[in-house]
Amino acid sequence: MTREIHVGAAQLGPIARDESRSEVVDRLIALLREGAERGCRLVVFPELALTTFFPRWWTEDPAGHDHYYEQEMPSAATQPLFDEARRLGVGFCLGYAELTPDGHRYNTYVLVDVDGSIVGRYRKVHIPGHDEHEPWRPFQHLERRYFEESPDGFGVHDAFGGVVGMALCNDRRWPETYRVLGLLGVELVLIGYNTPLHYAPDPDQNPLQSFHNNLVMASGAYQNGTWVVGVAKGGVEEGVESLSHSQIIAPSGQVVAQATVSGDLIISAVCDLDLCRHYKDTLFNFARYRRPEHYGLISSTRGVVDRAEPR
Ligand code: CDT
Repeated sequence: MTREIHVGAAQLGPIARDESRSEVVDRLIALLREGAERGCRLVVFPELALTTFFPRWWTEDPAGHDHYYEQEMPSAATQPLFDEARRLGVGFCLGYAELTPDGHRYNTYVLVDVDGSIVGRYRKVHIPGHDEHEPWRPFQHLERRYFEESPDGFGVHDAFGGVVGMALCNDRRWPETYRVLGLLGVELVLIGYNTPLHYAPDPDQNPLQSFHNNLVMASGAYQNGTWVVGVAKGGVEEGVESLSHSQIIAPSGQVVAQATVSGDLIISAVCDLDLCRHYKDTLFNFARYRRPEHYGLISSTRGVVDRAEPR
């Protein structure tokens, strides 16, 4: 039996500040239907796919943005997406802001099976940006004010005939993300992102956003022998332009499908999960070639060590 899965990356254009959940869910359902027509079994939506990217605005009280968070999943507003997925027999992955019953705020991804049941959740590990108002910036990136770092870390799920992992936006820039998932045997990594083209701390990076986007996801795919699906919410949202260029990357590191324009659209590819073995069993045979005894620093320190300190 082949382990081929047709995956759709459902790129979104901007979501306006005053766009209602039901208007957004209608857009998601339209993309889900387009994915189903193409034969997709899994449709992947971006990070924070139900709302505008609200961390671009400061509120004195961190609870000031709570109306952008979901307190349950599915909710009355998102249930139609779950119902339509089950009717179509298409699974999906959806990014949203999560407010837990005990008051924690996370940037979350949920993976839903073809029968509408929840397979698993992932809460963003690497939270970028800042937590205080920085008026010198043309717009804020206050993820560190509005989201806590995941207490759970990375995990994989046996789903869609393979081993599926999730990550969100800034996570994709860190090799540790892919390697931890790789050590769990991941074969398909789903990554949603909102990446403003303007990076205020170092605008020299602005023209390199697309290059860096592919650089990190392609190397993560190749070095761990896994498919990677990167899905954007891009275009000009409330005056801020974000990267589109959604892409599906094979375990070879090659891009097999890529969005060439912004806006709501689906790109898709038939992903042969058995291709992962070509890399996992050869160059990146972890059990044979890795030297974890020399990698201790990776998990024992957060920043660069002081080499003058005795260790
Ligand atoms: N959403 C998200 O994580 N965006 C970051 C922006 C750069 S940090 C201000 C990213 O890594 O794409």
